[in-house]
Amino acid sequence: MADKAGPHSDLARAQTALSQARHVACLTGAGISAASGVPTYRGAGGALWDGLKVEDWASPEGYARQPERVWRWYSDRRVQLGGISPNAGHAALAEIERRIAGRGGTFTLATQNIDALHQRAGSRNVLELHGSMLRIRCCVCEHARQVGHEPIEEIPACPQCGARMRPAVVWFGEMLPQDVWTAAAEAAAECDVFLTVGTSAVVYPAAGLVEMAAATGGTTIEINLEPTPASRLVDIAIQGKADEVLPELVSGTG
Ligand code: BV8
Ligand code: ZN
Repeated sequence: MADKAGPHSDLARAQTALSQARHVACLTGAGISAASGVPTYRGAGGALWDGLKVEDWASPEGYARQPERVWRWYSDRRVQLGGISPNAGHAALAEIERRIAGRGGTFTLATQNIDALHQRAGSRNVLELHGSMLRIRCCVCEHARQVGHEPIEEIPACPQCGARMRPAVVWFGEMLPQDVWTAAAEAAAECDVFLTVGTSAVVYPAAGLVEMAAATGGTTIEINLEPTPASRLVDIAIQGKADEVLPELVSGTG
């Protein structure tokens, strides 16, 4: 748990930095959705899928090899997502955005998550680095569409070109959307405070955002259940649950 002892605790230093910040950027990962019941990929409680690590199947090659199984995995997750809600960690980040925007600053939330829980909690400036489970797109042409939480048992064919549709997520070996990545990199390089929350900080280029923020002099703060490769780069590393630490951070921040 975070050291809450006094004015010089990590939490108090983080609160002070956030109170004074004008431009804040944040990177989130699966850990922030853990308290909502979304399994993480790695770390304590990390989920395997049929005994495989995410790197083994979340790729264009994995989909080409086993399209039905990979499709069903995303379809099941999408259906489950309909029955869960954002947690206090998501809500706290939305509150930080309102406060910073209210005093004329900027708040950029770059998430690796594909669950859209930040938007449902009220965050507005969200950059989905790895896409969204609630969108599908054609494997070949530009066609894409939003989908809800209803099951889609069969892989649909693209209405424009007839090719197979796929989840509109970024798999290993694929580029992140250029405009989304550029906006995230700029926010990380230009912020006064950078928060990294609930991510194992091993998947690139997303994990590189922490390095960019650290290199350009903003105060960097990590909130994670356990130490990560980012822990030694940041100014303040707070070990704890995002859904507990973030509300505490907000409650002591102007
Ligand atoms: C690319 C999307 C250019 C769909 C996902 C060797 C070295 C370095 C890099 C590479 C390398 N080999 C290959 C690469 C590149 C590769 C990469 O980074 N690989 C790593 C794993 C070695 N990256 C890519 O391929 C990227 N593209 O580089 O493009 C390119 C292109 C072509 C050719 C050349 C170059 C694309 C990466 C996109 C990956 N997409 N999936 C889906 O999700 O289904 S990855 C997957 O990992 C998820 O999307 C997730 O978003 C992402 C990151 O995971 P985290 O969010 O961090 O979650 P994780 O479970 O790992 O950690 C949770 C943490 O929370 C834990 O630390 C835990 O302790 C903590 N926690 C738990 N509960 C709580 C908590 N913390 C706080 N509170 C709690 N309650
Ligand atoms: Zn098509």
